[in-house]
Amino acid sequence: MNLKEIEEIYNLPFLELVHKAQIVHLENFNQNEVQASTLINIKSGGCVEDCSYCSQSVKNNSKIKIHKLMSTEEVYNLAVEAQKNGASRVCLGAAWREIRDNSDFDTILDMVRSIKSLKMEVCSTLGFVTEEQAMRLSGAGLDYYNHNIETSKENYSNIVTTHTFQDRLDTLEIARKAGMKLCSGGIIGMGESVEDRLSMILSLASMNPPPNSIPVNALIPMQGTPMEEETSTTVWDLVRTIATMRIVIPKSSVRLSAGRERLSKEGQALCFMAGANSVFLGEKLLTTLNQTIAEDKDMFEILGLRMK
Ligand code: SAM
Ligand code: DTB
Ligand code: SF4
Repeated sequence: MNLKEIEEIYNLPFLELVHKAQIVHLENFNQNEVQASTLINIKSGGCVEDCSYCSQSVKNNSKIKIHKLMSTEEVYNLAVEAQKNGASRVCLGAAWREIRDNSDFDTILDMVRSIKSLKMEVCSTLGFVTEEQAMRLSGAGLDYYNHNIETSKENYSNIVTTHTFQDRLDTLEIARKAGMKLCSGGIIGMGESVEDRLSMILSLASMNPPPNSIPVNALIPMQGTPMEEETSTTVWDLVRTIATMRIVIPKSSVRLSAGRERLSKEGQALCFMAGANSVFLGEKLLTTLNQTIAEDKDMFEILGLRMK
């Protein structure tokens, strides 16, 4: 697959694109099933990186609740609650540049083991990892490592200057080698061009194999960040991006991630028709609100969607 071919898919007439994506979706998945993960921001704010979309960077002036690492007990209780609501996976997020070998890391290994005891899957997104740290996470039972490529390699330095696109790819390879499944995707609506979106899709599709799980985040313009006034994305861009991913990367889960709370049920239904088959479930993402569980239950019932 090359950029030109992906471009032709992305630019198909809208209904034809969604139809093609649906055919591919049906060949690979049950269209009535969605997988639900719950997010827990186990360590909030104070990150030294300068990602310009992120409310948790010290370089930005977002008014968010900052807290140190939660306890295993708090995380376990949240996981139990999420399981009751239908989540099959817990994703632990920490606003860190990288993992350090200290007692916090030991606590995280504990959290992973305690969530595994509930027979749930566990994912974590903790920044950069060394090979040894990745082996320890994998050994504790961590199923997925999330590390998004965010945008195209060409656009990356416009969004983040404190690390590179290649750093992200290297971390993903470390996680893969340690035996974890990869979760990696990006954000749309940061002012990127369509070419940037296509290039990001090509980078994901070119990984060998592509990530098992691909989150598509619609930018939430956070107060206090350089992107607070960015409103360039529309539901149409989101659906086109999802449908193109579904066609180009047929076997991966595509997660309709951040930005869902601003979409109508009709908008979300279009995303599911285009091949999205996973969501974050729960009132909160990391520092922002998500759809409520009541709204989600209502939507799943309307659409006849079952949680896996
Ligand atoms: N520090 C780790 C890292 O950067 O990999 C993990 C935490 S980071 C907050 C997790 C992901 O959330 C980012 O990779 C990004 O894709 C997404 N994200 C953060 N802020 C966002 C925003 N304002 N809108 C949409 N997605 C966002
Ligand atoms: C991902 O791709 N999106 C999630 C998860 N992986 C960690 C995070 C979304 C964060 C949205 C902004 C916030 O709540 O701060
Ligand atoms: Fe936010 Fe992660 Fe970037 Fe830190 S590394 S500023 S937590 S996106």
